[in-house]
Amino acid sequence: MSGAFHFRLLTLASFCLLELQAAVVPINSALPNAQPLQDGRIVGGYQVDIEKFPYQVSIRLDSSVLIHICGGSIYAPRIIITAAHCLKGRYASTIRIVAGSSTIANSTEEGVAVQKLIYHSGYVKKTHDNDVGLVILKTALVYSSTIQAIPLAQSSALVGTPAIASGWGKDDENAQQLTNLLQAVELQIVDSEECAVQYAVNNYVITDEMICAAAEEGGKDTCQGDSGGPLVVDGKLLGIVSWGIGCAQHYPGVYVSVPYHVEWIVQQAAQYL
Ligand code: 4AZ
Repeated sequence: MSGAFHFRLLTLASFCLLELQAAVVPINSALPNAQPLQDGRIVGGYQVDIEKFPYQVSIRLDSSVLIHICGGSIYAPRIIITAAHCLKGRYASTIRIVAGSSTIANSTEEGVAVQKLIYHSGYVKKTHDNDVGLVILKTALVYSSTIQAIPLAQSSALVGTPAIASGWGKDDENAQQLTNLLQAVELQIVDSEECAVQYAVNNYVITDEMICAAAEEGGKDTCQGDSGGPLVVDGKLLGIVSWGIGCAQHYPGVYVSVPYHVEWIVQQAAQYL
């Protein structure tokens, strides 16, 4: 094993630990009714081509190689929407954006440089409140069959509405690595009151600016590494992958509500259009 590869693994491992502390409370192994571990990606998803998800980008940390840290969605040629927790504490000079690729394993990828990282002033790490941010690129993306913007959902979706999430995150909450090829999973919008009751047991509050999604049949969810990426309903960006307790276990995934934050996004983005 080469020194560079070792370094990369170590960096990735330490990052995952940070993300674990930031976004997940590792207590679900003690809970009853554990589901069998699912065989699939994202969790319980399937491999897809970037041409079907041309708004999906990979946010990378430039650390001699580019390491995938989060997903994001293209809003405009120079504007990526992601989660605040992907950006807080980082410098624009250390982040690059890779658009138009189905894989995160291409080591020759250079991505696009970043001018500015913007995250919501109301973001609170502990409660996951207002976990929304923007990455402003130095140069505009050139739209193509693999690179396209996605419109924002202006209104919320009813309980049970089908939604699709995508990303390169772990295919199991205990996985040691990300998935190299883009995955997608079909979920449904979960009743916020029910979601709130479930999370209240762990002293988490599901606010009006959060949306819960899960699969009725279980075994499907977003997971670490999917953060910041898209939850899409009817071809519009409805949610941003934010947090959850475990992945595809007993709790729905929690997403930032794009309709709730649409004014913030539009206002912050205006000068970079
Ligand atoms: C994370 O740590 C994360 N199951 C993302 C999504 C979910 C849990 C954790 C939802 O990035």
